[in-house]
Amino acid sequence: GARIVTLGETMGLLAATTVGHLQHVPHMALGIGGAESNVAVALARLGTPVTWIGRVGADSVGDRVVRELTAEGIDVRAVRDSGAPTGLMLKERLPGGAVRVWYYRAGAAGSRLAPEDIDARLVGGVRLLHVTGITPALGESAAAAVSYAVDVARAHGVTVSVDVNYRSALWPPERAAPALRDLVARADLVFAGDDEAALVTGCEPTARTPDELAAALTALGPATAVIKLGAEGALALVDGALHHRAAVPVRVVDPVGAGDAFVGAYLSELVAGADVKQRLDTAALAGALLCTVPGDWEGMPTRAALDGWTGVSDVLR
Ligand code: KDG
Repeated sequence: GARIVTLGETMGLLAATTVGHLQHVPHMALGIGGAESNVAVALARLGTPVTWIGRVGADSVGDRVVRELTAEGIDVRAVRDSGAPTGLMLKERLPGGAVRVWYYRAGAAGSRLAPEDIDARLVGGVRLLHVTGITPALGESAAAAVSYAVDVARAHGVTVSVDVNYRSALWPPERAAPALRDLVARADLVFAGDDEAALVTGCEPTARTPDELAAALTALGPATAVIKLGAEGALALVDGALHHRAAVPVRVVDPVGAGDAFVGAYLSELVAGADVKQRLDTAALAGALLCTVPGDWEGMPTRAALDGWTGVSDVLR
């Protein structure tokens, strides 16, 4: 069928409810976040069947993760690990509008994801596997789980999608670059920011245009490279043909998760058989709308919201 499977770490997310440095902020709101489950939310809201595989602690935050993702209509395959807590992430809203993130996830349950947690029959039977460059950064076990899932997918002719998602707080560029390059080389479809594409292909970020970076990514193996440029839009290089797409201008409240909304919407259209223009149109709109709501995934649009979008609304800048 058209099912997509993804895997990764989802954490408890404590977000400051007011602007200011955390040394002064009195209240934090509890939610959840994780790049791959954010993508899963986007897929589920757009009507694409999706399974998320991950590990959480045998704790209340783990219960929260399972409950939220299940409530979104995602098929949740969560291993409950009594040997480690669910990871946490704090979100600080700096004066001036920037968002800063602090991780409390080293050694957490998500990093203990292992190859034996991956149901090979499930992964081998779906339309597409989506993974990100965050999971291999979490530790040897999580890296092995990603690698195993990719091997199973490839052996069964399942499309492999990779979002580079370089997180500098998790590993330095000299360790990340070769690992991410190996992962990209085994993908059919790769998503990256321009800085991430430069990291993976080993060139100076300013040395190449986004078009050239996309070509350099496909030279590593994938037939498709999609470069996400935030407010500058996006481009896709698909089987040698370039497609550009402008961003949808919105009033940005919280940009964290926009890339995941973009990826989820692109993949939803891909497995539905839409052409590249339609994939990019839906992805750009989903990414923009995500930014208009606080939270990493709460603002993901439903199919009905996209269909009802007129381009004229209070979320326009
Ligand atoms: O893309 C957004 C994610 O980065 C966020 O939800 C949390 O998975 C996360 C991470 O590792 O930063």
